[in-house]
Amino acid sequence: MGEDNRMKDTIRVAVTGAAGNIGYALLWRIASGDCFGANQPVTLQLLEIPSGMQRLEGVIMELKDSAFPLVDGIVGTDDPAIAFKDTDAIFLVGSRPRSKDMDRADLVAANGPIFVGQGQAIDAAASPNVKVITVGNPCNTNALIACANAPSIPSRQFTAMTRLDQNRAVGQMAERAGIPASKIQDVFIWGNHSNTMYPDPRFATVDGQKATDVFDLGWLQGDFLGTVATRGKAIIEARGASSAASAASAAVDHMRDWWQGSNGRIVSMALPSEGWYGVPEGLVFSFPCRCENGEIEVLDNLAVDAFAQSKIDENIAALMEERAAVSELLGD
Ligand code: NAX
Repeated sequence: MGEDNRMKDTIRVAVTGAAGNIGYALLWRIASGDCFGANQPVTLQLLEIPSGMQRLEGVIMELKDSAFPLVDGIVGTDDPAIAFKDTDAIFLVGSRPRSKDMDRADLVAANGPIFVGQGQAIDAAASPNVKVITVGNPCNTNALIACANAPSIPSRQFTAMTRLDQNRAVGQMAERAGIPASKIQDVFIWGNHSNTMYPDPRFATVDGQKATDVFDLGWLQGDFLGTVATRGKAIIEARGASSAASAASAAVDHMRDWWQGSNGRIVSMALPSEGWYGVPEGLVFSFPCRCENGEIEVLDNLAVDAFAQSKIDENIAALMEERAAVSELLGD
């Protein structure tokens, strides 16, 4: 038997908000091996708030009833110190959803403190090599807060999810061209997971052709951009509930590529800026990335045209504003 087929040592994977909608789709994908590989056993460490613990018990019962061969153990808890203990990968999904009367500033204020406590618990309990993806909104700024409160963990290990936006962009291009999503490559997202983000088509290919040759600029900078940026709202209107299965799928794509490599493809990941493209240091910003050997490489030398620059600037301004609103949670 080749080395690739041998079972690896079990890893510990934490999911917060595990009894929520995204959790319900995400846990089954992790447990089946879609994220960490078919020969990678996992112990699932699931965090909820006390009022979610009964629902979490039900979710754990169903996970047990699914009898996944790769699941070595399941822990359900409302204590972050237990949930994050020795974890190799963490999905920060749990947070307070936005209610009708809340604007983005209210959402930032309501959720920020959660990520102070979770950052501190990660710092104290997780493996020093832990890979963290933040899904709970506002995910860029929540990742920033968690990172700032986990000083012993290198900041590159804290990311936020813009892969759903990338996948939405792929879906729109595939539909417009009338080809499968698998034939669209290298479209990626700049900035914030909010309606300011920019799906950049300039390096994308559509069945091997340049996307900018296949689609007209009016569509790329108009309906395409607008549809991707407001897709979350459209899903809520159509489904009566926010994106859950697609969000879980994107979280799996993000972590899988980070863990197993992106095979040379460009993928979108938001991570603390090291000054790339003039983005102020520390802002958690989505960049074009490649992943190899468990590391994220930011592609820091792509050409930026005037339109892309204006979008990057718009996202910097939005994220600076979010950062200013939570400055007292960043410990500086
Ligand atoms: P749900 O409200 O269904 O589930 C959230 C769960 O988190 C609940 O069970 C709740 O009890 C739990 N929770 C709340 N505070 C917690 C804490 N401090 N510790 C642990 N658990 C906690 O929301 P769901 O639809 O699952 O969405 C989860 C988050 O993902 C939301 O913030 C949502 O806005 C965000 N999203 C992010 C997306 C992205 O692309 N980055 C897209 C999808 C989604 O909108």
